[in-house]
Order: sequence, then C-alpha cells, then structure tokens
Amino acid sequence: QINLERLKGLKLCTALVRYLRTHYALHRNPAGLMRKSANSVAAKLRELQSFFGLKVTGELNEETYELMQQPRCGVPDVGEYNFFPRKLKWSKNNLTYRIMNYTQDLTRAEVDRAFKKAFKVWSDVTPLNFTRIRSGTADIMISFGTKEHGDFYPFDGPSGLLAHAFPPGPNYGGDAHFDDDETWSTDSRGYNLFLVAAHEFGHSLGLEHSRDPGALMFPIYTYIGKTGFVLPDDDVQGIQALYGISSLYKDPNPKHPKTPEKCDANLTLDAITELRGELLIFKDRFFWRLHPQMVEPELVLTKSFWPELPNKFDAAYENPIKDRVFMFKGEFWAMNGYDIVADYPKKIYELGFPKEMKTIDAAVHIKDTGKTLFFTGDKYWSYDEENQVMDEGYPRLIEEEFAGIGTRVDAVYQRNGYLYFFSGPLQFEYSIWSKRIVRILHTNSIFWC
Ligand SMILES: *[C@@H]1O[C@H](CO)[C@@H](O)[C@H](O)[C@H]1NC(C)=O
Ligand SMILES: *[C@@H]1O[C@H](CO)[C@@H](O)[C@H](O)[C@H]1NC(C)=O
Ligand SMILES: *[C@@H]1O[C@H](CO)[C@@H](O)[C@H](O)[C@H]1NC(C)=O
Ligand SMILES: *[C@@H]1O[C@H](CO)[C@@H](O)[C@H](O)[C@H]1NC(C)=O
Ligand SMILES: [Ca+2]
Ligand SMILES: [Ca+2]
Ligand SMILES: [Ca+2]
Ligand SMILES: [Zn+2]
Ligand SMILES: [Zn+2]
Repeated sequence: QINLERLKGLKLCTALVRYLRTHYALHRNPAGLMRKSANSVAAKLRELQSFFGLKVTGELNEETYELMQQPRCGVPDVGEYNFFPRKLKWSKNNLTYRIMNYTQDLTRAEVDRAFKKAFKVWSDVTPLNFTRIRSGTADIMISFGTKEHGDFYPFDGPSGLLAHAFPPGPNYGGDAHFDDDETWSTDSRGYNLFLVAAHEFGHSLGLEHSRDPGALMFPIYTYIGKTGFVLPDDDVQGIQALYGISSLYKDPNPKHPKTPEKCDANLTLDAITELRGELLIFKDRFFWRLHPQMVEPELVLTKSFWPELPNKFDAAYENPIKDRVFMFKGEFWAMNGYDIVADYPKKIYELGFPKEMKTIDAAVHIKDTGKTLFFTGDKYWSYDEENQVMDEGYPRLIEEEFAGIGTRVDAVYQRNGYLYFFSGPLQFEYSIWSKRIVRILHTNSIFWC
C-alpha cells in the first residue's frame, strides 16, 4: 500500500534537492550516503533562506516552498566560480554578440530590438561597447533552446528556469541561452524577453546574483510594468565596480532607483496597513512584510505580488470586520488577503469625496468607532464603514483633532488603542483614549533600528 503523505514528502524532497543542486551547488552524493547528506541539504537550505531574506530554519517550510515555485534565472545564486578570488570580467571593452536563432513567439525584429536594448542597459553606464555580428564567433553567442540543449544545464519546460548565461571567458563564456518552452513577449504576457535578456547579459559580463530584491540581478523574475526601465542603483554599482564609468558620459538617466534601507535615519514611508495580523509597510516600489513573530522584516517588490497594480501606493488600510484591505493610488483597490477583489479599481469620489480630490495621503480604520479616517493635505475626513457614507462636518483640520502631529500625514496605522502617525522621519504615537501624543519616535523605529 502506498503511503500518500510519504510520497508527497518524497516529491517535495526531490524538488528541493533539485533546486539546491541547480542553484546552491549541492553536490551529488555517492550512493548510500543519504543520511550524511541530510546535513548538507539543511546547510544549503539555510543558504537559500538567508539569500532571500527568509526565516533561516534549514527546514522546508511553506514560505521556502513558495519561493522555489517562482520563475527564475538558471544561474546559481552561489556560483562555482565564487570560489575563485578573482572577479571574472572581459579584458576588453569592445564586445561582439551574435543571435544564433530565434523564438517563434516574436518577430525577428522584435527579438533583435529586445537584445539590443538589453545590451544598452549595460553600455549606458560603462565604457562597454556591443557590436552585433551575423557570422563567425562572437564573444556572446545567443540562442533559444529547450530541455537538453548542448551544455549539460538542461531547461525544464514551461516556467521554472527561464534562461541562463555563462560568465566571461572563451568558448561558452558569455553565452546566453533562453528556454524556448517559455512564451516570450515584449509586454507583460509570458516572460518579457528584454527584461530576462538584460538580466542574463549581466551574467555574460561577470555579475552574480544580487540579494537586493530591487536589483535587476535578483534571481526571481518580476515584470516591472510598461514604464521605461531604469537600471537600479545596485546593478550600476556592480557593473561599474567591474568596468568603471564611461569616459564619454553616455548615461541619459542618472536617477538609478535605490532600494530603501530600513534603518536609514531619514527613512520616510508611503503607506502602512495591517493584513490579517501582518504589517505591510510601503515605500517606493517595495513593501516590507512584518510578521508579529518575526524580528526581520521581508522586503519585496510590490509588482512581485500584484503585477497588475501600480508599483507604489499613497495610502492603505484594513477593515478587519469586512476582512478587506484597501489600497489607494489615485483610484483604489480592495484585497481579500493577497487577492485583488473583482470590480476594482474604483474612483475615490465613490467614497463621497469631492470629484476634484485626486489623492489620499493616509488612511486608518478605527475598530471601536467603525470609522475610517482619511488624511489629505492638512485635512482629514471620517467615513462610516457600516453605512458607507462620509460623515457630516468633514473635512476638518488635522491640527484640531490631532494637535502636534504636524500638518501632513505620510502614513498611519492603528494598534492596541494607539494611532501611529508617520510624518517625514518622525513617528507620533497617539493614544485614542486620552486623545494625545504619548511618544515621538523615529520613523525607522518601526523596524527596531
Ligand atoms: C573599440 O572600437 C572602436 C572602433 O572600432 C575604437 O575606436 C576603440 O578604440 C575600440 N576600443 C577598444 C578598447 O578597443
Ligand atoms: C563601438 O564599436 C563600434 C563598432 O566597432 C564603433 O563604431 C564605435 O566607435 C565604438 N564606440 C566606442 C565608444 O568605443
Ligand atoms: C538554436 O541553437 C541552439 C544552439 O546551436 C540549438 O541547441 C537549438 O536547438 C536551436 N534552437 C532552435 C529553435 O533552432
Ligand atoms: C539625513 O538628512 C540630513 C539632512 O537632510 C542629512 O544631513 C543626513 O546626511 C541624512 N542622513 C542620512 C543617513 O542619509
Ligand atoms: Ca523553463
Ligand atoms: Ca562566448
Ligand atoms: Ca502616503
Ligand atoms: Zn541570473
Ligand atoms: Zn544552456
């Protein structure tokens, strides 16, 4: 008789071992040494969890399993070549590439354009120069292939591994391979060829994976939206450490987005809300997930959770009675857990705001009164959740009710009878019961900095 639980466990275990072999240099054990290898599996699993900023347990938990399901680059997170102290890089700045063959998903012109644009991402910020050749051997040979495609690093059918590339060197060195079992696109469908290629060419030039979830060299694929791609600061620092800065100033966009540092003394926030006991803290393209039992918050790209939503929010709040989270950016969306509720987004005037009002700075729901407070500019509004109407007599001045918190609120949330107002680098702890500020803290103290 087959023990189903055991079978499921074995399958999971096989998937885990495969993942760790592909991405964490877990070596095959000689047959018969299964017990001994359990330790090294746990050690590699700890490396994986630490790389992605997950809770480091050395055990296959749900969070880790979810991460293993995400589409990603096939290059290891800890490269074999990491063991060599020297950095792998090209010793010349004029590099050639050749497109060996094409995918059926796009026209040839679209593929050519995607690769050209992907090389430009790197040549804009370095002295590197890429020239396409159509015959002979190029430094960077580009091809599409499926399953086993000639280099003993087979692809795996749809999703999972998307592509891989070799670090600089002769022969295979620099070459980039794309899994043709994926659906490649020039937009949000399937996988965006330009985005994946820009990442792979980073490897072709000698970059390894970054732990920065905002970096292009982060191993997990995230579609970042239609608006123009700008190379994040972490990648700029990485590539310039290898090749230096362009002597001719070529970089048209000096604003390379930085990933926020939670302990920055000047940290400011965009929005905060609870979601079923977890705190979501929004900042730029990111949010931190803060579990009550965890000290280390997890930083993720907003787009990696909701590809179809804006990447930045103005305000957010939870209504625990309805078990909904509402997130605002011009319009607003309702979330059921992490799922977007149908029929959204809605216009904010549907809540009873004047039509000319376009943005909300901050919002918080107060359980005891059933009211939601909306802050905008130096005023605030009170919304009756039960009757779904804006209360009479609003807006009022923030100063009148919440003296001392200033004239503008970036973000606010409620916990244990206190409102926590964030304004610039400061946080005001306000007692709902005694109606006064009881403490002033730094914004970053929300992370115990
Ligand atoms: C790259 O090629 C251009 C033109 O072919 C040449 O002017 C330049 O000096 C070359 N740079 C290097 C580093 O070889
Ligand atoms: C890049 O290479 C092309 C073709 O060899 C050459 O025309 C161009 O001058 C080079 N540019 C730089 C900045 O080296
Ligand atoms: C493209 O070229 C690679 C390497 O030569 C080969 O393995 C692969 O089968 C080719 N793919 C297609 C779609 O022709
Ligand atoms: C914080 O801001 C002040 C004033 O703008 C500046 O002098 C200081 O360097 C900043 N500190 C950090 C850590 O960025
Ligand atoms: Ca695949
Ligand atoms: Ca090569
Ligand atoms: Ca805000
Ligand atoms: Zn990669
Ligand atoms: Zn390959």
